[in-house]
Amino acid sequence: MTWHILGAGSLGGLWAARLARAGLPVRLILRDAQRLAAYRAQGGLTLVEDGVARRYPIPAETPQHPAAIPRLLLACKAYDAEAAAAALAPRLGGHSDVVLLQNGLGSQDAVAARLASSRCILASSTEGAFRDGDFRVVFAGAGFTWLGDPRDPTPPAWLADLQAAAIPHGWSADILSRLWRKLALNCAINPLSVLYDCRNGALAGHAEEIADLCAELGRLLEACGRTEAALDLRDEVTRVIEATAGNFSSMHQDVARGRRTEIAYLLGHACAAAARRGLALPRLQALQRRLRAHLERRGLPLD
Ligand code: NAD
Ligand code: KPL
Repeated sequence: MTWHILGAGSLGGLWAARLARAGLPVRLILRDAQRLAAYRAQGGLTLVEDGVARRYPIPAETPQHPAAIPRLLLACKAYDAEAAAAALAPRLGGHSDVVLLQNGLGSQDAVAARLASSRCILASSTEGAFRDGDFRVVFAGAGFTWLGDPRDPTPPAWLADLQAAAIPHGWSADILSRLWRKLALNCAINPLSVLYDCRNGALAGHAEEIADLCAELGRLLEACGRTEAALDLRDEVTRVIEATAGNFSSMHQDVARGRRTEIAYLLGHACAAAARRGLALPRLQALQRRLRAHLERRGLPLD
């Protein structure tokens, strides 16, 4: 069965190249006829691994292509996911599987509401990739992808494809807790890395501020019924800061490049969830205000 992949960006390209080289059928879905022509002119998608570039001539199409899509990997940013899914809804039949690669929370529910008859499988990935040119992806960091379906614990048979493609993955019985945990990590690290304009490692110098944020994030996770995701949060944040000391966080990279951030699906989602529960989290809310003011000064979207 063909893997349709929407979003020939960093993660979409990384998945597409590995699935294709394992001999599995893959088709990329590009934004429009202009992007399709640009892609065809390049002769395919290039993946750079360990400094070695290799081009994969993966077939591509636009969202308007008439063929049905039985399996879709949605690999766009969280803020593009709902509109992208809505555009493909007519092509997704009653038994389609849709894998959602978006970071944070909020976009998954929006997509699921648009695709009521598809099975939506949520993913949480620590793999790292970036684009260094049009249709060129650099595999920057080994990681792992958890997949799961909050509505159905049965793993799909196509996980065998990921095995064949050497995509490190596992099936999680509690994918929402994993997504909440990652969201909390990202809320503790990414906004501060933007506000202090620093690599993750420099956040070790703001240990008290991070400890206070982790305490509030822990209370939020518990209030949301994600007690397991709250366990030892501060210790894990410290470990991630150490392990990624030389890196700029993804949010820092977005801001530095003048790109829209996924703030609404990270800090925004956390603050909204707290507000819905009447939970006062003053440090988290102050962090959101500071980050929004910072984005506004740079003319970047606040959502
Ligand atoms: P990206 O910006 O590199 O790629 C997204 C691609 O989707 C872009 O090429 C964009 O043009 C395309 N797109 C958007 N809307 C579209 C549409 N309607 N039709 C066709 N194409 C469309 O983003 P990314 O870094 O791959 O991130 C995707 C998601 O994965 C994000 O939520 C991100 O947080 C998450 N993530 C990324 C990484 C990483 O290392 N890049 C790691 C973990 C999680
Ligand atoms: O996920 C990350 C990100 O940058 O988005 C962390 C783990 C914080 C590493 O920078």
